[in-house]
Amino acid sequence: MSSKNTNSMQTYTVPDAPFRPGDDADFGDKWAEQPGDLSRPDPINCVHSDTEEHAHGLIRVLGDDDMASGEWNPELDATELIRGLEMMMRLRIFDDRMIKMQRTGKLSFYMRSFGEEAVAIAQTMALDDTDWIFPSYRQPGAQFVRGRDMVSMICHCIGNTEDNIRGRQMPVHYSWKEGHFISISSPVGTQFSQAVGVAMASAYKGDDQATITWLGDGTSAQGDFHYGLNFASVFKPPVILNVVNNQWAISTHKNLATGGENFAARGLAYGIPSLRVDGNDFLALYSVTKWARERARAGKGATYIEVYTYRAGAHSSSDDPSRYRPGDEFKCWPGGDPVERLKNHLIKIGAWSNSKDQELTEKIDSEVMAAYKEACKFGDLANGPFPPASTIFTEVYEKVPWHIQEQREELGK
Ligand SMILES: Cc1ncc(C[n+]2csc(CCOP(=O)(O)OP(=O)(O)O)c2C)c(N)n1
Ligand SMILES: [Mg+2]
Repeated sequence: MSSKNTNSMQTYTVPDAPFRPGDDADFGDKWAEQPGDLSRPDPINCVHSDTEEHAHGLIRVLGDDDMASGEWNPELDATELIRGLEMMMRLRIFDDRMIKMQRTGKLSFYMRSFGEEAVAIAQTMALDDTDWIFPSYRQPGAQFVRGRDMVSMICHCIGNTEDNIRGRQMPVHYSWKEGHFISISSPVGTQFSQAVGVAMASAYKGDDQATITWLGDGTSAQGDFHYGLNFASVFKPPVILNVVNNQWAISTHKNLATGGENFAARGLAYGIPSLRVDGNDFLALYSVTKWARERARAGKGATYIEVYTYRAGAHSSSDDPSRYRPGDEFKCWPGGDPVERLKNHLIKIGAWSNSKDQELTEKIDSEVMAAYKEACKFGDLANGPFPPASTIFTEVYEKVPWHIQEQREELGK
C-alpha cells in the first residue's frame, strides 16, 4: 500500500545551478546596474534601512567604458592604482607558480585566488595597517599589501623547515603575526565569530583597531555566519563582515546556500548597514571598505558586505570543475577580469600602457621565480627536509598538558 497522498500539493525543492557542463553559460552581456546608480550614504549617521537599495543593487565605480564615476568613486591617485594593479598581478603570477609546484610534487595542495584578486588587495588597501585580518583561504593577497616576503609565504605552502608555522597547518593557511593576519582554520567559517570577538575586544579596550573578515557563499550557510552577524548586530563592534559570493562552493552552486534573493539583504534583517559590491571592480571594493572603516572609526559598529564575483579557477588543486560547470563559464561573467579592468582603466586615463604592463609582468615573473628557488633551498615536498616531528608539540601550549606530554614521550620511543 502506498503512503503517498495523491492530493498533496507539496513539492520537494532541490535548487540546481543555472548551467551545467555542455550548456552555453549566459549571464547577459553587461550588468544592468551602472556606476552612479547608488548614492553614498553618510557612513556616520547611516542606519541599516538607509542601505536597502545598496543591499539589493550593486555598487560599481568602473563602468563598461573603463572610466570611474559616481558617488562611490574613491578618487584614488594613479600611483595607488598602479600599486593595486601590481599586487594583483603578483598574486596571479604567484598562484600560477604555486600550482606548477603542486603539479610537480614540490608541495601537496594549493588554492588560487584566480578571478578574485581584487577582493583582499583593494579591501586591505582601504584599511589601517594595524587592523586585524581574519581571511578565508582566498584572501592571501592581503599579505602582499602588508609587505610579506614571498619566500616566507612559499615556505609555508611547502611546510618546510622555514615554514613559520612548521607544517602544523595545511598549505594556504597562512599565519603572519607581524601583519596582523590571523590563520584560518580548515573547518570553514570559524573566522567570522573570531573576528567579531576581536573587534569587541578593541571596542572594550577603546583602541583604534578595526577587524575585517571574509567567508564564502557556501560557508554562509553555516551557523558560524549567523552567530557572527548576531553578535555584530547586538554589540556593534568595529568589524567589516564580507561574504564573497563567487557562485560556487566547490561543486555546490550558491543557489543551495541561500533561498533568498541575494546574500547582502540578509544583513538588513540583523539591523546592520549592508552593501552589495561588484567584486571585480577594484575601485568599488576599495570604496565600500573605506566607508565601512569610517563607520568603525566613529564607533558606529559593523558593516556587512556581499562581494559579488565569480570563482574563475578550480576550487583547489584537488578539484576538477569541468565535472560540474561549463568550462568557459568564467569568460561569460559580466564582471570580467578584475586585473584587466583596472589595467584598462589606467590605460584609459593615460597612466599605464601595454608595454609598461609587459615590463612589470616580466619583473614580477622573475621575482616569483627567484623567491621559489630561494624557498626550495629550505626543503620541498619531494626532497625534504621537513620540520622535525618534535615540533608537532611545541609552540601551541604555553604549559604542555599531561596528555600531550604522554604523546610526546610515546613518539620519542
Ligand atoms: C565545516 C566544513 N565543512 C566542509 C568543508 C570542506 N570545504 C572546504 S572549502 C568548501 C567550500 C566553501 O565554499 P565557499 O564558502 O563558497 O568558499 P569558496 O571556496 O568559494 O571561496 C568546503 C565545502 C570544510 N573545510 N569545513
Ligand atoms: Mg564560494
